[in-house]
Parts: sequence; C-alpha cells; structure tokens
Amino acid sequence: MEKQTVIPSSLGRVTVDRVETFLLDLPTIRPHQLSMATMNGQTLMLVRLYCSDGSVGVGEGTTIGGLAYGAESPEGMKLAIDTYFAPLLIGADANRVQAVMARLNTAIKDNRFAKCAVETALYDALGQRTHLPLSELLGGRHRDSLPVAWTLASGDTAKDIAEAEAMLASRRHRIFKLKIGKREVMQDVAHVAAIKKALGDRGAVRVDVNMAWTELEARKGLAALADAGCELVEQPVASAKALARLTGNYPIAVMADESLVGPQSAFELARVRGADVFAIKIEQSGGLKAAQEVAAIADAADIELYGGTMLEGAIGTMASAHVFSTFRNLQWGTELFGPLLLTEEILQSPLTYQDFELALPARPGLGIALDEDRVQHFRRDRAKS
Ligand code: MUC
Ligand code: MG
Repeated sequence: MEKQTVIPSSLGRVTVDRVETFLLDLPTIRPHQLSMATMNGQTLMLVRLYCSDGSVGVGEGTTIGGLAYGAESPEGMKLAIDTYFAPLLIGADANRVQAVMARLNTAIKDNRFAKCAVETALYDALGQRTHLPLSELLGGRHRDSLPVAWTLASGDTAKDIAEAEAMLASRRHRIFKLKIGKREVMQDVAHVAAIKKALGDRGAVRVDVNMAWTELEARKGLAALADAGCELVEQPVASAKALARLTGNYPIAVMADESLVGPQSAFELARVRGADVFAIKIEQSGGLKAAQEVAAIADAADIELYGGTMLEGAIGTMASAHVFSTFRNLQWGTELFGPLLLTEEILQSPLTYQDFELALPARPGLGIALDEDRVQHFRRDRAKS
C-alpha cells in the first residue's frame, strides 16, 4: 500500500491575511547620552501579521535617536512596510518564513531593520501555530537565560557610579558599558577610570565610543583604557580597516558594532581580523537568521560573541534573546536591557531580569503577551486623535 504523508492541520497552507503597523512613543527613565544623540524617549515601530489560521505574530523595529544612528527611522520602517512589504506579504505562505524573507530580500534592497521586524512577526506566528518557542524554531537554545550588561550613560560620573551601585545591590547587572566619545579622549578615560576604581572587582567595565574617535585618538585611548582596567572597547573608530589596525595591538578587546551590517560585512571583517569580538544585533544583521549567519562566521574565524541591542523594547529584546540563546558561544554575554530603560510596561507580565540575567520563556513564539490597553494608550496615532 502506498504510504501517505500526513501534514498536521496547523502546517497546511496558512497565508498572511493582514499587515498592521503602528508607532509607540515611550519615555526613558533618564536622558541616555551617546556620542551621536541624547535620547529622552524611544519609538517602537510594531508590526502585526494576521494569518489565515487565526495566529497573529508581532515584530518590532527600533533605532536610536531617529536618523542619528543609521538610515532607518521608525517612521520610515512603517512607511516601507505599509507601502512595499505588505503587498508582497499578503497571500504569502506564512509557514515558509525563509521563502517569504527571500522574496522580500529580492524585491527590497536594504531596509534591514524593517525586514527584521517582519521576520520576527513571521516566526512569532509560526511559533503560535506549532506551539514552539522561537528559539526552538531557530534550531534550539543552548541556554535558558542570558547575562545582561547595563549601559551607564547619564553623562555624569557620580550619577553613573550611584546607578552602578544600585544595579549591583539589586543583583540586576554586574557588567557595565560606558558611553564615551563626546568629550576629549583623556577626559573620557578619567571618567572610565573613576567608575572602574569605585566598582573594583565587583563590576566589569567596558566602553562604547560609537565611532567617535580618529585612529590617532583611538591609539591613545585604547592604551589608557587598558591601564584603567577597562576590558573591552566597542567601535572606537568608524572604518573597518582602522578597526583592524587597532585589533590585537593593545591589552584590551576590540569589539565591532556599527561596522557589522549583516553576513557580508561580518565575512569581510573576519577576513581582515577587524575585531576580537562581534556585537551582533538582529536589526543591524537584517534579521534573525542573518544574525545566526553572522555568529557562524564569527565562530569560524575565532571571533568571540556578544549579544547587542538597538535599545529595543520588549518585543525586539525577546526576539534578540531567542536568537542569542541559539549561539553556541556567547563569551561576552548580552546587553538586552532595552525595556528597563523605558518608564512604561507594554506587556501583560514584564520580562524576568534576576541574578544578573534575563530569563527566556518556554512559551510558544516570542513567549510574551502585549497589554493591549497600554499598547493602544501609547500609539502615536491615538495620542493625536
Ligand atoms: C550601541 O551602539 O551599542 C546599546 C546600548 C546602548 O546604550 O546603546 C546601544 C547602541
Ligand atoms: Mg555600540
């Protein structure tokens, strides 16, 4: 007798029926100072995909300081998805996430952040349908929780020390990333040294220069930071070539962030040994699978890994956490603290941060549920009407 393949009803053809996008404006707990912008709030672009089986997936696109960090803004992502992504998504087979993404990648250049939001929503819906967490859809997690660094970026040394002390006391963070690059190099180094001296062995200190230094400034800065007990410097200069010239020449790890914009850039950086560590961000990578590809390139090149953030809210943070949990190596932990920088909760149950780690839910998809009333309250379009 001929054998018949049985396709579970949840995996029969399911299509994307409707695409919804909106913006949420949420305040930050304090001004967050980076070399290129000071943030007083964060805008989340949320996309919801409604599928023919009743499943609904959600994804998030976020950036830092409008257009100060990169070419995509939340408003631009919304426009791109409404105008160009939606016609390609409607009617597409929602179970075949990578085929849908390939179609988008062929028809739409760049727009990595918007693609990441859509891919997140597709996987979230697939997770609801198959009752599997997103991490398991992506190959399976290696860990159930992730170490989380906190960024000290008030712009004031005493305030930063007080903030770090509070984080240590509440056992929320013991890795601290300091945003520098706005002041003269040695002033910044003095700020870092004072914080490291106050924390001693109780806290690890790293810095993010966000490309603000020239190569010459970086030479001076890296040597002095190493002396001050700082263990890692993130993207001190803009160019990948200059990063490569700095890497390996000072007793401090060099991490690439802005230079990493997807697998091709990762391959190129690995080829020139442009960093000791990659800060992988799902949005910068162009999506969840692309972030896994970046991690695979790093592993193959003996480059260590760190899970980065674009200061996403809860949805982007959880999508990142699921992806990072699948990395075999995650030597430098993560900085998935985005939701903690916001004053407002948009989930029914907040994410669990405890004992210096973020816990990964075992529920289907992203494993989180939006508080619909609060989401509606913070919608930019509702606030105006
Ligand atoms: C960046 O450049 O890494 C991550 C943490 C933070 O405070 O800003 C971001 C962006
Ligand atoms: Mg950075």
